[in-house]
Amino acid sequence: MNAAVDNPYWMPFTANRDFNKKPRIISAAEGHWYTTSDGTRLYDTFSGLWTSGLGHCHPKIVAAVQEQVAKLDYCITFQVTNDKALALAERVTSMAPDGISHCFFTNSGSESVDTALKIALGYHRARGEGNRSRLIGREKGYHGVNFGGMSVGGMVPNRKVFSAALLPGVDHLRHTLDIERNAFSRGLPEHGIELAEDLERLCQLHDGSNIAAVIVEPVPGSAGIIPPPPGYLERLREICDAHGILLIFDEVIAAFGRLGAPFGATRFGVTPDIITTAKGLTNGVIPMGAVLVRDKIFDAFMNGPEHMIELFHGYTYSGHPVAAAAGLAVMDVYDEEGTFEQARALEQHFEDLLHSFADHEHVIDVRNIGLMGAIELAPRAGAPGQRGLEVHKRCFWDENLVVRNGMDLLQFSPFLNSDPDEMQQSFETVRRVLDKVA
Ligand code: PXG
Repeated sequence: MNAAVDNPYWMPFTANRDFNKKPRIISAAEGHWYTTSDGTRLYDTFSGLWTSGLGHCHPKIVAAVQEQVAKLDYCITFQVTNDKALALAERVTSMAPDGISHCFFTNSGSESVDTALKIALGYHRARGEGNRSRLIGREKGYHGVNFGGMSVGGMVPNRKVFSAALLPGVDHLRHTLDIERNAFSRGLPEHGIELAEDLERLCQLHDGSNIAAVIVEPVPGSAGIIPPPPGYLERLREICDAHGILLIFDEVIAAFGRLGAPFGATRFGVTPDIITTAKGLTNGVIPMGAVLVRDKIFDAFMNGPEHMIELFHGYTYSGHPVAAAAGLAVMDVYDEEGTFEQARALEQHFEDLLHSFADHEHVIDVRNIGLMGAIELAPRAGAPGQRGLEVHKRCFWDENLVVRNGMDLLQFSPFLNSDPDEMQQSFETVRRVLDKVA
């Protein structure tokens, strides 16, 4: 065995050999802090992995999970369900834009996306338009790692190895990142609305009647927080309407407060036909996702003999009672603590802190909206990604701060209930580290 790889755990999206040289292991958490296996406390600037906006081990969520696991730990999910799944479906759809009153449960963002794509294809077929099979994603989109999401996604390293196995009949809109014209925008960038016309072009190329759905993140997250140009999402909506195409918002990150609103759709005032969620649905405590659909979609499936299954799709753990109990407690906390309003109130402070990096010699762009923020570093000549990784590691080891880097991009996803002073201190630390990095 390779001596550098003596850890039996093959870690996801990780440089395993580099990690094993000096493992970074967390064994506890509370509120806004992690504790490592050697007892060091670390401040978390990423809310888990965009997941834990309420902080870690929130007592109300912990209690709900403890109670549920002792009462109903699991329940068959096909042809039978449980009280918590029903209640959570009611709760989540009641927060959604008008006309969205059904949701389908999954266990992750990737499963939500593949479920949404299958629902889109099934919807058109149920209406006698089975020819609508083409799917459209966007460059730099991240829609998880399953085959559907990977195919409509636009993250090159995630697609490269699997190129021959990607779904056929998929096109991509161009991404809207334009550092040359939009660098250091605060919130929505000025330029780029014309890129929405890519969709119209694809409708002309294929004929819109062959296209089933378009999927975009309202704000691409993993690719580096790319707020949409004003009017861009509205224009996608218009083109979809003109051609009978379903619009899917992948809100795995955006939903549940990250943009200071229940959904990105709410924040931008654009209602898609399908919304995919995960992460903040349960505050990351138990894996769970939900796919919310417009009534016309659900209704289209409700035909044929009533004793027949309408959608041949589902997971053993769809609507898992413990996950659903966690989700219900999370929704209670969002309401009781006014979490989305808290997030909205923190937005300006967060924006100011991020943009204070604009003058730094290594920084080529800063982007933000809601509580999503990115500081883009210039890559070192011949060594892309190294500068960002060094910031991550120095923050972790020298400063007890968890900072997420994607190559040379520093990404920030602060807690929705952050303390403004703690937030400020975390950015002062990042600055100190960045000053030391070559
Ligand atoms: N869609 C979106 C928009 C996501 O952000 C997924 C789907 C997939 O979710 P699951 O639960 O299957 O991982 C995601 C996940 C990052 C990062 O560094 C973001 C995600 C995952 C890993 C890293 O920003 N988001």
